[in-house]
Amino acid sequence: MSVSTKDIRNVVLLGHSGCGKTTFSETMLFESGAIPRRGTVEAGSTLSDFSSIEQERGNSIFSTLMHTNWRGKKINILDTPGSDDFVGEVVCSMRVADTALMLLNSSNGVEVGTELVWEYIEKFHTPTIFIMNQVDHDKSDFDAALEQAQSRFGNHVIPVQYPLNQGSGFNTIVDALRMVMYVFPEGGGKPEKQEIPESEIGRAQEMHNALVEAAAENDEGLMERFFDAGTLNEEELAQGLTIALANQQIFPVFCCSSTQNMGSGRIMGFLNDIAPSPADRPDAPTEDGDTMAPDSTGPTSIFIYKTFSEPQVGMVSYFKVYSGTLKAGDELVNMKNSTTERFNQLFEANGKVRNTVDQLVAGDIGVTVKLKNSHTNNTLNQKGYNKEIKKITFPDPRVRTAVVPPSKAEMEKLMKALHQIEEEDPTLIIEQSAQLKQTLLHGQGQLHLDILRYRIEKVNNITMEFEEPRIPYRETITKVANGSYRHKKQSGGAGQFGEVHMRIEPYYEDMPDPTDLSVRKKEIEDLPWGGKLAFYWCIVGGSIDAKYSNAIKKGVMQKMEEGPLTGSYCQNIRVCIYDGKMHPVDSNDMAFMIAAAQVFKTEFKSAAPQLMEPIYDLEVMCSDTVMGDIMGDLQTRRAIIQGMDAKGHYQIIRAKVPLAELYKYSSSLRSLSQGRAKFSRKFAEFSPVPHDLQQKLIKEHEEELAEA
Ligand SMILES: Nc1nc2c(ncn2[C@@H]2O[C@H](COP(=O)(O)OP(=O)(O)O)[C@@H](O)[C@H]2O)c(=O)[nH]1
Ligand SMILES: [Mg+2]
Repeated sequence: MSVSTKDIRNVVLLGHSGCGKTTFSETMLFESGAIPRRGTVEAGSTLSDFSSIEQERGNSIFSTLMHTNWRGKKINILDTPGSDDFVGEVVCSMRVADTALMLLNSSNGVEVGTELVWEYIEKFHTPTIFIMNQVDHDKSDFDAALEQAQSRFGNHVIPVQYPLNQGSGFNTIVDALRMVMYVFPEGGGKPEKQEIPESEIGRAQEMHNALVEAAAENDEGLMERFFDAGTLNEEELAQGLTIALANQQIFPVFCCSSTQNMGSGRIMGFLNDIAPSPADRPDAPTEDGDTMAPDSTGPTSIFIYKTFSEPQVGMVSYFKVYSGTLKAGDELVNMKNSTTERFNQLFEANGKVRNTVDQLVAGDIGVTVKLKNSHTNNTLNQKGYNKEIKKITFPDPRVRTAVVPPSKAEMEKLMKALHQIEEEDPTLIIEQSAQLKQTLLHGQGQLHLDILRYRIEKVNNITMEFEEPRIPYRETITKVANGSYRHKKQSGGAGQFGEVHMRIEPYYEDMPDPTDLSVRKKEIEDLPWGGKLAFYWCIVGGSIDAKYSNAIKKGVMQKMEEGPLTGSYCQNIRVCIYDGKMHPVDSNDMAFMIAAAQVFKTEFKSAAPQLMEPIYDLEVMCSDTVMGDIMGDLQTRRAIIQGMDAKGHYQIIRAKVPLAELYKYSSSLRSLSQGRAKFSRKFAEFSPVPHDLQQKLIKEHEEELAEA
């Protein structure tokens, strides 16, 4: 069976961890007959949370692709994890989805996870439907949750339904779009349609009118008809809602109990009738600034949004067809590396269960295995077609850790495993830092890194331990110093001789030339680690031959790379070579290099040296209740508070914090706020390390050198 593009619905489930996304996906699959019985998150038996790590932990870590058929439409369901540690999984799923279902726990309303994904809903302009889930819960408060959503996300948040009897006996939903009441049998499923009782008619009618108005608002024709007739007929209403949803002019709100299976059928019906198919969405942007239309008769083009390696199977690639029709056996060319890949088998997926299909049309999402050289963010096209789908940009890392180096043999195995995961997870960055002499992992949160370690242990059978990462300090000077060094060695045959006189001083942009020296040649270098080295050759009268200037600069660079204070990179320094001595026989490059390094090192220390540390712009979003604790904690981290703003019922704290104080911040924040806060950080600048700390760091470095 093959669907047409307009009969496909790609739906991503979003929301704070624990709001019920995975349970809702299971309910959709059950209700539509894709699975004979419903699993639970607790028993680890849902289709979505199929990996052993998810089952053990009892929540989602990876995004999962599922699909079902509901009254002639194929609905692809992308379940996502709710914690910001796994935001990469959310971003890639959102990229291929055409509609978002944003679940709220109706007891809790808007939570930090809701805020987190809202950012992306705005960025991707994803048509979005809210679902107030868990209305069967004792503490469910539909009205309060709705009000929170409206005050935070605006008056386009408009209810379609409300629960008549929320709480433990819940079984009735009033639907103001269809103006009918749904009464569910015990155990849920197909509801009985009843008339809305007299007592509820007023509220329902008011909600209905708001929906009609919202539907009419975005189309002139509909607006006219609305003014003439005072309302819209069913067809016009559907047409108007379709336009409004597509343009984020309405965020309709439904209610549901996923565990009781009450409400999911109506939501699927709305997806079928009102939500956009891939053909109704704007054409996909391409890397060359153009777009690609989802035309199933066009040239074949697919985009890999996720890869995942499975034991026994190997690499599994998840992709969306953006143009044409992909058939089993087709060969496509990877635009990144020109590899020709053969798609021997095509699958539809329900979690780990995969069924082969003959073809997938534009707009559909599918799976293949055993691609040789293709990864996330790659476009593969039929030969001769060269467009590339715009790549997904993943958020910058927010935490880092260092890996305790195991034995050499183990290290090789470990790096191989890490690089494999790095390929699957673009939010993980591995760095072999020459300066810090550590292997660093950069990720989204402590949980992200802990899960990584767990995977390496379980799947690859390698123990990986973490340690505190060093800080990439910088060294500079604040005063001028002049000095000289003579390197002289007479041992046996040819000797070594070189004498260098050097002035070092703090470098700044457009600084004037020295007035007491005659500058012969200026070299101003951008250093790979930031900042500059200005190297001035000021030799008069040939005291050092110009042919040695390169060797002298090399000697300086050696010390710039391994600074005299703590072995960190040096920056923003001007060096003037103004005098020296040569020996007609014994002088050579090596001798001058050594002399230059020595004089640089000594003069650096007498030029009021200053250690600089990386400072980050930190932004914390938290609820009022935990704000005091978070501020107090920041104060202990040498933070400088820059400002505070309110966003809905959340506060945003902006601060500048030294990187050295941010180690394990994600865990601290999680426990301080009980998960009711999120943060982001971005490198801001280098600034001077406080005097005491500088002394301590220099001493530590000296001890390290003495030990070595
Ligand atoms: N009472 C009630 N509990 C629910 C409902 N939906 C989910 N849950 C429970 O909430 C917890 C988290 O559900 P899960 O689907 O894993 O949430 P996710 O993190 O959003 O995927 C589980 O214990 C579910 O059984 C619901 O509609 N009503
Ligand atoms: Mg889940």
